[in-house]
Amino acid sequence: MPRLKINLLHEIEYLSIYDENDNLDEELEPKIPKELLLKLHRSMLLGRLTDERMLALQRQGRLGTFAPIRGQEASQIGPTAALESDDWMVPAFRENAALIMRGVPIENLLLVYGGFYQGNEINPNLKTLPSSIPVGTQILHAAGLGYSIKYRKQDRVAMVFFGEGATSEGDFHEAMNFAQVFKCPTIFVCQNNQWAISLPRGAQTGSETIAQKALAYGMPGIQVDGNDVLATYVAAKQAVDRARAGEGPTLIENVTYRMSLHTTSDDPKRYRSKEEVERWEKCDPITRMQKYLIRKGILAEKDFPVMEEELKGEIQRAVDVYEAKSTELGNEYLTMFDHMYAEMPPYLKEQRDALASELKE
Ligand SMILES: Cc1ncc(C[n+]2csc(CCOP(=O)(O)OP(=O)(O)O)c2C)c(N)n1
Repeated sequence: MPRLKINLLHEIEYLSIYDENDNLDEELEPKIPKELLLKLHRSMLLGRLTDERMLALQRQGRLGTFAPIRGQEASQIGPTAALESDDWMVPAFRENAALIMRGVPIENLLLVYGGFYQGNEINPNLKTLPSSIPVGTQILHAAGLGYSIKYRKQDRVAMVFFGEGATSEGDFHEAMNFAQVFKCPTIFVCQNNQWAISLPRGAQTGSETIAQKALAYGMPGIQVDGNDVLATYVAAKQAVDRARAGEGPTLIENVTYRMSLHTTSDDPKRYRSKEEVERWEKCDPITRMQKYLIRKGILAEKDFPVMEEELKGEIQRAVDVYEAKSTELGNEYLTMFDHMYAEMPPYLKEQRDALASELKE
């Protein structure tokens, strides 16, 4: 009896359309309308500028810990643009640009990272879940949302974001298995940004790609140049169309790089080289998109500073709302003591009183 080769249902492709050296694959180039190209660019830029402002606020003590997105704009904006407003979007904790694109007000994000739960009260019409700080739990929520969409025969999909580190959690595997077995309209988007805090991608898994993990569950998987917004949009649109047509889930691996800190409490210089960061800076997704827009004659170099100023104005308005609201909600910090015990133990009462008098000052 000879040893036989098992033919798997799917193969893993890698998709890149427009690279960092201005090479455009014209056969693969999608026909994206000008308005959408401008929206993709604007959303990436707004995400980047919000990130920069948040980092400055955090360093000034005006915001708490948060996870910067710098470098991952294309990896999250392309997929988000492939969703309709009625679809579900399920973020991890590094999707601020995508949340803004979904319509979550910037001041909401500031409130969340300023320590106010009110920021997570997202308008239900936005069909967007709040950020998930526990790594990977949101992947199960998205599988469940996909199941409910199918059960209710709705014309919707659910898209979930997570990092490559989250693929080492059981939650990822359970969600993938469940979604494929029940053919849920769920799109799994892994933002492989090369690092899970200080753990490099190579030490995270024995698999050559994250995308190939899809094969074990019998679902299609694709690896995408995550800093090429044309490619991240095209791959996600295909997966969304498949899911909407009742063909089930897809796993997308967007290969990108976390150019900034893991969170504001991290110092990446302690575990990765300057050369590595510089190499990835040459692949900046926003620079790339701007080159594409110039090449297409849609925008000119002189337009970008004007846009930046306009977006910074938008961010400033959100910062003003946040600062007014956080002053108004100031004493709400005390609610963190409220729901743990029926009768507050003396040591907690002491801490509560200390915080109350600090807030008063
Ligand atoms: C269940 C759980 N375990 C551990 C942590 C601590 N933690 C926060 S982020 C992180 C790494 C996540 O890496 P990855 O999934 O690749 O996402 P990235 O931070 O790179 O976006 C860890 C271990 C957590 N928040 N939740």
